[in-house]
Amino acid sequence: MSSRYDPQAAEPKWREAWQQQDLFRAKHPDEAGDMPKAYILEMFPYPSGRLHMGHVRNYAMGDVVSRHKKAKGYNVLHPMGWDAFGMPAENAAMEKGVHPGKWTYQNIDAMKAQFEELGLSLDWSREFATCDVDYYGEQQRLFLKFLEAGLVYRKASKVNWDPVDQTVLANEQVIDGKGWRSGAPVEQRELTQWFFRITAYAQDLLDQLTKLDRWPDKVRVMQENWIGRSEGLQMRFEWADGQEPPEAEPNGLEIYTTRPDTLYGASFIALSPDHPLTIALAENNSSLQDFRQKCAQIGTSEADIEKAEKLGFDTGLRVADPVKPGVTLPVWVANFVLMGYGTGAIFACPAHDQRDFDFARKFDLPILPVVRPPILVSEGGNPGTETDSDQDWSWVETGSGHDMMGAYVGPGTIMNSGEWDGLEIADAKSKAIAEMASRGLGEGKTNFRLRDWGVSRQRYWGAPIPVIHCGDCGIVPVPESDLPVKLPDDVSFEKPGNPLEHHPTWKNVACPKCGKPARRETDTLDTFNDSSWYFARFASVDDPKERAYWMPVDQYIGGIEHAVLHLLYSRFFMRAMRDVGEIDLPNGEPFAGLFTQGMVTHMTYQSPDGNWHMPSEVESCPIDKAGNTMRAVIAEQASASERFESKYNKQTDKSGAYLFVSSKPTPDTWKPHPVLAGDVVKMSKSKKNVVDPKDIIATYGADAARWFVLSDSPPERDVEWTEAGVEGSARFLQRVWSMVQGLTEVDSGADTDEAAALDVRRTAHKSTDAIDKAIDEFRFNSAIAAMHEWVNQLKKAEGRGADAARREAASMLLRCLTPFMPHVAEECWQALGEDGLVSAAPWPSVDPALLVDDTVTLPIQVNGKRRAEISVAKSAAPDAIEAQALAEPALQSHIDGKTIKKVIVVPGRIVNIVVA
Ligand code: ANZ
Ligand code: ZN
Repeated sequence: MSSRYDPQAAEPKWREAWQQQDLFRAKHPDEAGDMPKAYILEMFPYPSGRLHMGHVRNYAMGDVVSRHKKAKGYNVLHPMGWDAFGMPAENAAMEKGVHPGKWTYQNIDAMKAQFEELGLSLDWSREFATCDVDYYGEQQRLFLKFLEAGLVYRKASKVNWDPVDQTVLANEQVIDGKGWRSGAPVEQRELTQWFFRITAYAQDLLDQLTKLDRWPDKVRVMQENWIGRSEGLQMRFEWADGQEPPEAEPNGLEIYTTRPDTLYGASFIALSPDHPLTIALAENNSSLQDFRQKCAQIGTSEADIEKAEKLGFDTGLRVADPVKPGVTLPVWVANFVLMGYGTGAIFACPAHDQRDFDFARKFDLPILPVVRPPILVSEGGNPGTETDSDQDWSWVETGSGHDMMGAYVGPGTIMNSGEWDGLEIADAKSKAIAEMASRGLGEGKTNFRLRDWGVSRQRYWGAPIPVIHCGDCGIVPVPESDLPVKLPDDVSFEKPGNPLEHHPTWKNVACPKCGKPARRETDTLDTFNDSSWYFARFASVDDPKERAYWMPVDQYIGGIEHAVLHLLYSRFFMRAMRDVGEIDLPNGEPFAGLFTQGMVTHMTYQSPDGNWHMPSEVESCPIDKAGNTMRAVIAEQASASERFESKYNKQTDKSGAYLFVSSKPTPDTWKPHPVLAGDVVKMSKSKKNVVDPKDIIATYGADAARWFVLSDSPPERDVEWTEAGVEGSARFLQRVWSMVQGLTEVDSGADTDEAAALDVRRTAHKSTDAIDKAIDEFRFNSAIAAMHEWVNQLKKAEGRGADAARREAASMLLRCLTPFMPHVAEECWQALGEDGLVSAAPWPSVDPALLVDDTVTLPIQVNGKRRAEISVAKSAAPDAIEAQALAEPALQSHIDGKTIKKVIVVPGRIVNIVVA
C-alpha cells in the first residue's frame, strides 16, 4: 500500500461517490420524519468567473457547519446559486462586445467547476442564477404585489448623474465628486424613480434587532445607527416683526431638532439648498441660483456632504427668536442641511454642534454656549470634564463662544437659558417641547434616518420593472398573465445610457387597460432586490409549506461589508412578502443566526520601480549567516537596483530569507531583482497579493486549502495566507494518513495495557466533545488545534498495547475531521475498513463517563515537607495509595536508608510519611 496520500487521485473519486449517493440533497419535510431542520447558507457569490481565497474561506466555514449538522442528525439544506445581475456584465459587454448573458453564464460554468473541486456538501438541485427568467419573473410578480399593497411608489428624487455614461450612479460609485468609470464631474439631477417603502417598517426593523441574539453585536449596532431613530421637536420659527413673510412660507419656518434644550443657544436658521423657500427665493435671485448650482456639484451621500467645505448664503430674511423676546435670527442657506431629513431646515446652535460651529466661524455668526459640562477641578486648578481635562474650558466661566475651540457635545446642565438654567439636558428637552407645544409652535416628534429604498436603475442587466406607462391610464401594472417581462436579447451597448431605452421596439406596447399605444418602463431593479429573497427561493420554488419549513435560515455566513444594505433589505423583503401573503414567516426575520467572517490577507511585494508583484512571482532566498548566497545574487543585479540596494538588502520574510522576484513565471520579461516585502493586507487584484485557489488545489488539494483557511485564526478575524502555512496543512494530512496506515497493519486484538488504552479512549471522547462544541460556537481554529493534539497523542500511543483503543479513536477522529477535510477522511475511513462513506456517518457519540477525570493528584510529605506528588485513581484504597507513594521514584532520596515509622493517608487530600 502506498505510504503517501495523493489528493489529486483521491479527491475527485470521493466527490463522485458523494454525488452518486446524492448525499447532500435536503429532504422534503414529508420525508424528514422527526429530524430537526438546519438551513445553512453562505452569501451567494457574484459570478465574476474566478473563485478567490475569500470564497474558499467563506464556503469552507459553511461546509463545516453543514456537514457537522448533518452528522448530528439534522435535515440540512445547504444550497448554492448565483447573484448574477449587475454592472460588471455590462462593462464586459462594453469592453469586449460579449452579451452580458453569455458572459454571465460562461462565468457561472467556470466558477461552478471550481466550486465543485472544493468538495462542498452542497445541494446543487436547487441552483439558480438571479438572471434566470424564472427567477426574475417571480421577482416581478412580487414587485406587483408590493405595488398593489402600497409598498412601492414613484417619486422625484435627487440622483447622482454621470453626464458622460448617462446613467445614475450609486453613492459608492461617486469618487471625489466624479463618476467612477467616466471620471466626469457628477451632477445632481431630479429623476422620477421607483421606491420601496422600507420606512413603513422602520420601528419594527429596529425593535426586532434586539431579538436577533445570534447576530454579531456590531452588525446590530450598525443597523441601529442606519435606521437612526431620534426623538426631538418639530417647531415653527415665526417671521420677525417687520419681516415681510415670503409667499412660499407665509407662516414661518418649520424646523426639526433633537436638541430643543439648546434653544437659547440658537444663532441662525439654516435651510437646505433644496428647501422650497430656497427654490422660491432663487427664482428672482441669480446669485442664490448660482449658489444652489455650486451645492449641487457635491455628491448626494451624507458622507460626501459631511466632508465638503461649508457653503453658506444669507437670505436677508429674519425670524423671531422663540425664547428671547425682541431678538431676531438670520436665515441662511447652508450646504450641510439635507432636504431628505426632518424638514430640511434647522436652527443652528454653534456652541453644541460641530457643523454649526464650523459654519459660524466661517461666516462670523454668534456662538452662544448653553450647556455646562460636569466640571472637575484638575490638579492645575483648571476646570475640566471627566472625559477630557486638557481642553480650554474658560468659556464655561466667561460664557463666551469666542473662547471655544470646538462645539461641546457632551453631557451637562443647562446655563444661560433663563428658567431652564440648572436642568439636566434630558429634563430641559422635555420642558422645551412642553413649552413650544403649549404655545402652539410645535410638538415632540420621532424621526428616522432610514430613507425609502430607491430601486430604479437605468441599466440593462437587471430585472425589468413590470409596468407600462399609458398617456390615458397612467401607470398600468403588467397583467400577471404577461409575466415575465423578458429582457430583449438584441441590445446594443454602443451608445451611452440605458440600452433598454435605445432598443428600437422593446418599449412599445399596447396599454393593457385601454389598448392604446403605450410605453414600457425601461428602469430595471437594483440588484439588491435579487439578493433580498433568494434564500426563500432556495427553500422552495413554489411550495409554501416547504418554504415555511425551511425558513428562517438557521445560520447565515458572509462578509461584514453587508452589515447594512443587504442584511437590512432582506429583513424588509421578508416583512413585505409576509404582509402580501407570500411567505409564512411571522416575525419577518430571514436569518436567525448570522456570522461575519474575516478576510484572507497576504503580504504585498513591490519592486523598486513601484510595481506590485504576485506572491507566485516572488521567491524567498535563504542565506547563510555570512549572507553569501544573497550577496552573490544582489551583486549580479547591482546595476539594476544599486540605488535601492541598502534598503532592499534588509528585506527578509518571517524566516529571515531575502525576497526577490523570481525569473520563474515569465522568464523573458522578468529579471530577478530584490523586492520590498510590504504590509499584510486583504488579497486584492490591485496589489496583486492574490493566491489563486486553483493553483493551491492543483498543488496541495482542496483539503489542505480548506484546513489552512480555517486553522490559523478565529473565523471572525483575518487570516494571513502563507506558503508555509498551507504546506503545514498538507503535512498534517499526510500525518493523519500515515497514522491510519499504521493502524491498518496492526493486529488489533484486545489491549494489553489498560492504562494506556484508557488514556487513548479518554482523549478521544474529550476531543470529540470539545470539537463538537467548538464547531457549534464558530471556533474552528480551536477544533483544529484539538485535532492536532489528538493525532499527536495517537501517534505517541503507537506500540503501547492500546491498538484496539487507538483504532476506535481513529474512527472517531475521522468523523471529526470530515467537516474540515472530507476527502482525506473518506480515504482513511476506507483504509480503516469502516462501512459506507464517512460523510454519511453520524457524529461519534461521547461517553460522559470518559469526560470526567477520575484520578486525583496527591502531595506527599516527608516529615512535614512536601517532596513529591502522585496521581491515583479517585477510588483507590488507602493501602494501594500507600504502596504507590512509597514506590514513587522522586521520593526515594528522602526515604532511602531511613526507617519508616508511620504513613498517614488522607484519601483525596495528602499522604504523610514520618521517617527517622
Ligand atoms: C439644533 C441643534 C442643537 C442640533 C445642537 C444639534 C445640536 P439626528 O440626531 O441625527 O436626528 N438636523 C436636523 N435636520 C437636518 C437636516 N435636514 N440636515 C442636516 N442636519 C439636520 O440629528 C438631528 C440634528 O441634526 C438636529 O438637531 C439638527 O440640528 C440637525 F446643539 O437642532 B439640531
Ligand atoms: Zn391606457
